[in-house]
Amino acid sequence: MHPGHARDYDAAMLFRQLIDPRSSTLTYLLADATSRDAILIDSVFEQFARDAALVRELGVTLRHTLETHVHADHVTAACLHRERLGSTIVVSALSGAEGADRLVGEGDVIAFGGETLSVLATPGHTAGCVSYLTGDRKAVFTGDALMIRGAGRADFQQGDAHRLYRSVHEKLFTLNDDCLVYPAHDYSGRLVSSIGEERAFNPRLGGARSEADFVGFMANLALPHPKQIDVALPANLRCGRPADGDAAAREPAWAPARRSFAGVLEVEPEWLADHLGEVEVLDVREPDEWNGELGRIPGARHLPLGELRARLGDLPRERPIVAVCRSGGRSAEASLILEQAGFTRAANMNGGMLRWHALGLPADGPQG
Ligand SMILES: N[C@@H](CCC(=O)N[C@@H](CS)C(=O)NCC(=O)O)C(=O)O
Ligand SMILES: [Fe+2]
Repeated sequence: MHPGHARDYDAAMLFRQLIDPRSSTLTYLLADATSRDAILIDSVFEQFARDAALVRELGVTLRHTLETHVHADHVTAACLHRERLGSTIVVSALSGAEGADRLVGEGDVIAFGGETLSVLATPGHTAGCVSYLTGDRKAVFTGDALMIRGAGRADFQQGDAHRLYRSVHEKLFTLNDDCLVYPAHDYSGRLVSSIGEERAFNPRLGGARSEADFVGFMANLALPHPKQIDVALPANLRCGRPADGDAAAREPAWAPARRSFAGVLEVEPEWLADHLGEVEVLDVREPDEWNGELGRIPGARHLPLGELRARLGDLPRERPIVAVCRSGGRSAEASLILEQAGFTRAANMNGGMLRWHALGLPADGPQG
């Protein structure tokens, strides 16, 4: 068993922990490995494409997005996931957020396939904070109530250090010692803890800390307000519904392209075949392949990957560029190089010439 993964031992649950580096937010994808029903806890707007790609590539169906609370430091992607993937939005009834599909509170159970999470009300960081406990009670997603060797601040959003102390001591610290703790943030690179560890070593809430000790500690934190609070709070009170378009999620206007979990913008060969007149096809294979048995896409320009960086100036800026190679790997790299060089309309053709032929699309050269 991998120590960081609660349920790998029985392979019943798929589990992925994801990080948004800008806000230090930890997002969790959980799925029933048999039915492939999935949920996402505390998604981040800017990471929508990443997480949607992971859902697609793992072949799971996103049923619900869950929030542990109305976040002050990043905007949720809940609304985008609902729009694009058909998931329902689950938030705490006490969160004050509007537009959710399901409002939950203490004792409610959220099912996905044969797996469940139960809701623990853990207010204090905000009045509506909840934690989610797995059905086997081996992992708990604590949001910003209990953090690793820390605790959520209590100085805004109806924060109340007294309530937070009681939430942690009466709800979370009564779970089993070996129950894993997965928070919504960590600012020091820590990813997982356990109830036993936090009970022993949490400097704010563990050991012999009393409620008065905790309240005194929290009153003197003097943290600056989160950088994104003015944007995040109003947006999260709408479950992340974008006020003005959804740049992070929108497909580029020039093609039905989508970004893979690896970060590569991709178009399908069928689309390319229908739009050859509108885009520059850039074949990045070696000369012997360009002249070889797979042939080439009609009208393609040849520029081997190894020469691409030096010859970016030869490429047109007024047309979108779609990179192509044998199987789609080198051309993925080429499309990333183009994007980094400021080509705003550059993508990879998924599957390369191998897929082009498998689909029976027309090629010039020996095969043509
Ligand atoms: N510097 C961070 C502030 C982070 C922050 O305030 N985080 C909240 C969670 S929303 C917290 O409770 N932090 C507790 C702590 O950092 O000890 C930012 O700009 O986003
Ligand atoms: Fe928070």
